[in-house]
Amino acid sequence: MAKEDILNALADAVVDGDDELAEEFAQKALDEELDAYEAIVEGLAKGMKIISDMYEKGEAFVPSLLLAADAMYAGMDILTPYIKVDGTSAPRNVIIGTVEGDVHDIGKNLVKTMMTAAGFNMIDLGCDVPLDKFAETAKEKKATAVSMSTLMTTTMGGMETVIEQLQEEGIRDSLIVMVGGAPVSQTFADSIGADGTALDASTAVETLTSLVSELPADIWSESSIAASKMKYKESLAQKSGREKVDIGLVTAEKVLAEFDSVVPKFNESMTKAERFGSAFQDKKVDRLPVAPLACGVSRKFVPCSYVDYSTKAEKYAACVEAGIKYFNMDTFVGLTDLCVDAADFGATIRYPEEDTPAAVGHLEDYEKLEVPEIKEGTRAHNLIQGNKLATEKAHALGAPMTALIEGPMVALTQIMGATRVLSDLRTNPDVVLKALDKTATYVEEIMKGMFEEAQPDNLCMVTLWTNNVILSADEYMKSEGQIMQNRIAPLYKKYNKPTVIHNCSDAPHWDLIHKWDTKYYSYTFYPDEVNKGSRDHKYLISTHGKETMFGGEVSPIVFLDNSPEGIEKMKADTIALQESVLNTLKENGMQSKYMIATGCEVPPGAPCDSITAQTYTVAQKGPELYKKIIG
Ligand code: B1M
Repeated sequence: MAKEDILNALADAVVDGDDELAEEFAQKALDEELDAYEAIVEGLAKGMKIISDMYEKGEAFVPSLLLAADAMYAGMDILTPYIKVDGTSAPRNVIIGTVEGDVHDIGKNLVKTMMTAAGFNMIDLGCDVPLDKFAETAKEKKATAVSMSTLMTTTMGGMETVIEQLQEEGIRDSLIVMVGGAPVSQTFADSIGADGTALDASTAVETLTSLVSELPADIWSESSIAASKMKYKESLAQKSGREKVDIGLVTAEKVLAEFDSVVPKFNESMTKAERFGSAFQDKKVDRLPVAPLACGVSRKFVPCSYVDYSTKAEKYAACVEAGIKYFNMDTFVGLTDLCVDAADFGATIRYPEEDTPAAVGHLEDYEKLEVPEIKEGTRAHNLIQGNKLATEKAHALGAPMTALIEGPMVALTQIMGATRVLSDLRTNPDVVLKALDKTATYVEEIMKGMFEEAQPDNLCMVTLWTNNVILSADEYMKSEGQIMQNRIAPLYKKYNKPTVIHNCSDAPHWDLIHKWDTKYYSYTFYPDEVNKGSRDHKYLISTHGKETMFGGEVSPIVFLDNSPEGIEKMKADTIALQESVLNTLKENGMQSKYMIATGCEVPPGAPCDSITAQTYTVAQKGPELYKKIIG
C-alpha cells in the first residue's frame, strides 16, 4: 500500500470513529516502515483536525468527536512506542484538567485530544480537580504547560488561585498557563495573568504551540525558580491587607435594610399570580413578569449554606420564600442542582457548603441500574417535600411556584458520566436506551409525586442535551426526545399541567419544543453563538411565541458585577430588554407572553443587589413602559 494511502486511511478511520481500522492501518504503517511520528501527525491527527473542523461548522456532533478521539488513541497506542526519540529533547508534558467545583469535561476532553494529536504529552487530572493538584503535578512532571478549563463563572476564580500557587512554588515562569472554557475571555485570561486562551480546541492547540515555542531554555533551573519565588513574595507584600468578604451575605443585608422603603413604592395593580397567569395566556398585564434564576443566591437572606438549601426541605422552602419576597420575583424556579436522581441511583455526589453539588463518582454498569423507590431519605423525597412547603409559602406571598427536576438524559449522564453516555449512544445504543428507560421511569415517579403531593403551579424539566452543538436533532429524538414526546409530555397532559422546559444550552433544537407542546420555555441567549443557532427574544417570539411563553435572555454572568457602574448598566439593560420585548410582542400581535429572566442560574456566590437591580427596575419602570408600548 502506498504511503499516501495509509496516511489517508488513518485519517479516515479517525473521522469515522473506527478504532479497529485505526489499529489496522497503524499496524500497516509500521509494517510498511513508515515513520511512526509522521503516521500520527499526517494520518491520525489530520483526521482529528478534519472532524474537529466539521464540528465547529456544525457538520458533526459531540459523539462523533468522542469516537474519533477513541480511534485516534487506539492508533496512537500502536504507533507511539516506535516514535524515534531524540535523546536530547524532553517530552512536552502538559497538565490538563477542569478546575475544582466544576464537573464539565466534554470540552476539556476535546482540547486534550487535539493537544495529544499535536504531539504534547497530556497528563489529564480529570474534572473537579483540587486546585493544588495542578502546581503539584506541574512541579513533579516539569511541565511545559498547565491548561485549565472551566465552564462556570463560579469556578473561574480557581484558575487565578492555581496561577498564584505556581508563583508561590516559583515555577510560574517555567511554564505556559492556558485557560479556557465558555466563560473565559481574553480579558479574563489577561487579568489573572494567564499566557493565553482560545475559543475552541483547534485554536487552543495553535495558541499553545506558538506560546511554547517562545519559552526560554533554562526555565526549570534552580536559579530561575528561586528568582520567581522572590518575585512572588514581593507581589504578595503589595497585595496584603485584601480580605475576603462574603459578597452575597453583605449585599443581602443591604437589600434587607432597604426592603421596607423600596417595596411599597412599586406601583403594581396585580398580584404575582395574576400577572404570571395573565402573561402565560398573553392577556393584558400591569407589567411583564420577572423571575431571574437566582435560586441558590436567595439562601443569603435566610441565611443558610448551599448544601442545606439543596438537601433540607425546610431550608429550601425558606430560601424560596425569601427569594420571592426580597427579590420580588413573580415566580421562584426551584433549581437546586442536577444531581437529585443521580444521588438516588447511587452515584457519588460532592456537596460543597457554599456551591452547587456535583456528581463526581459515576456508576460502572448500565445494566445494574435499579430504579429507586421514592421514600424518606432519598433526595427526590426531599425535593417533593421541599416543593410542597415552598408552594405553600409562595402562595402566601401571592406568587406561583415553579418546581424543577432533571430530565431523563440529564439524570443518566449524571449517573454514568456524560462523555461515556454520549459515545455509548452511538456504539451501544440498546444498552443506553434501556438505562434511559429506567431514569425516565424515575423521572415519571418524581413528576407524579410533584403533581399529587407537592402541587407546585408549574413543573419545569431540564433538557439540556437537546443542544445543537452536542447531538443532532435526529439523534436526540432517538434518545431522550422520544421519551419526552411519548411519556413526559403526555404525563403533563394527564395531570392537566403545562409542559415547562428549562434548556440552558447554547443552540437548542427549537423545533422540538412544539413536539412536546411546550407552554413555557426557559432559554439562554449566547450572542457569540448565533451562527450555531442561539436565538434571542426577537426570533423566538416571532416564530414560536404564540404557542410558547419564553423567558430568559439575560446572561447570569452580568449579575456578578455590582460595582456602581455594573448596577447602572443592569438597570439600563433591563429597561432596554423590556422595551425590545414589548415592541416585539406588539409587532407580533401579542401583549404579554414573555418573562424577563436569566436563562441559567445566577452563580450562588453572586451579589444580591445586582439581582434587585433587575427585578426592582422591572417593578418600578415596567408599568410605565407597558402602558407606553402596549397601551
Ligand atoms: Co452545565 N452549565 N451545569 N452541565 N452545562 C453550563 C456550563 C451553563 C453555561 C448552562 C447554563 O445555565 N446556561 C451553566 C454555567 C453558568 C454559569 O457559569 N453561571 C451550567 C450550570 C449552571 C451547571 C450546574 C451548576 C447546574 C446546576 O446543577 N445548577 C451543574 C454544575 C455542576 C458542577 O460542575 N459543580 C451543571 C451540570 C452539567 C451536566 C453535568 C449536566 C453537563 C456536563 C456534563 C459533562 O461535561 N460531563 C452540563 C452541560 C452539558 C452543560 C452545557 C449545556 C454544555 C457544555 C458542553 O459540554 N458544551 C453548558 C451550556 C453551554 O455551554 N452551552 C452548561 C460542549 C463543549 C464541546 O463545549 O465545554 O464550551 P465547551 O468546550 C469548548 C470551548 O469552551 C473550548 O474548547 C472546547 C471545544 O471546542 N475550551 C477550551 C474548553 N476548555 C478549554 C481550555 C482551553 C482552551 C479552550 O485552554 C486550556
